[in-house]
This record gives sequence, C-alpha cells and structure tokens, in this order.
Amino acid sequence: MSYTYDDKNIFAKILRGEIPNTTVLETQHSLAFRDLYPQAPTHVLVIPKGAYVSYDHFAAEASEDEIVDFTRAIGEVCRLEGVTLTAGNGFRMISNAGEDGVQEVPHLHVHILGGRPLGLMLTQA
Ligand code: DGP
Repeated sequence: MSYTYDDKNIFAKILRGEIPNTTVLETQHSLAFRDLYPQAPTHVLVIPKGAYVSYDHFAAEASEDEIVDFTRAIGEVCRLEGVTLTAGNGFRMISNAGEDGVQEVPHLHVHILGGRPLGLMLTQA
C-alpha cells in the first residue's frame, strides 16, 4: 500500500507561505519553526519540505540529500537552541505518526524539546 499525503494540512500551508511561522532555521530541504503551543522553553518543529506524512514514509521514499539535510537540520536546531550535550543539558526529539502515535498534523515533523527537565518519556493515559 502506498502513502497518501494531504496537501491541505497546516504545515503544507506554512511551506507554501499561506500561514506565518516563527522560523528557526531554513535549509534546502527542511524548515524549522517554533511550535504554536510550546511544551518547554525550547519547542521547535523540524519538517522536510517534501510531501512526506511520517518518518517511515520519509525513510522509504526521500532522497539521500533530503535525509542528510533533515538529519543535519535537527542537529543544527539543537545547537542553535543551546540544548546539545556539548553546550547545554540535552533535549528530547519526538515524531508522532498516525492514530496510535496521536499525530495531529499529517506532515512529517520532529519535535525538539528542551530547556527544562522533561520528566519520564511516557506516562499512562
Ligand atoms: P503532533 O501531535 O505531533 O502532530 O504535533 C503537532 C504540533 O503542531 C502541535 O504541537 C501544535 C503544532 N501546531 C499546530 N498548528 C500549528 C501552527 O499553525 N503553527 C505552528 N507553529 N505549530 C502548530
């Protein structure tokens, strides 16, 4: 079965410039911007510019250039936000996918959270 991408999602609109965002970093294939509802002092979303719904979609179909760009963009955002292990106290990166992952926006995004102790990764819900 192939992946289905809905280009009406909010991050597709951000990529098309239809909705404003607070950009942290833009590279050839990726965009990083602040989450509208931050859960920590650092809460940045990193997205590929390509039409990928989830990380498994991206890993299966993105080019090597896109994958390298996205991976390095995530690292660069951590550096810019001062949460790397060399300059700060660390961070958490999360990528929700699908119904069980409780993904709200169906365009691949990685949350980078930091700037405070984040507690246990999961609590029962
Ligand atoms: P997820 O549940 O992993 O799909 O997270 C989606 C995140 O996107 C959530 O933390 C809130 C954020 N978000 C939703 N709409 C907007 C928006 O219009 N702009 C920005 N910057 N973030 C948004």
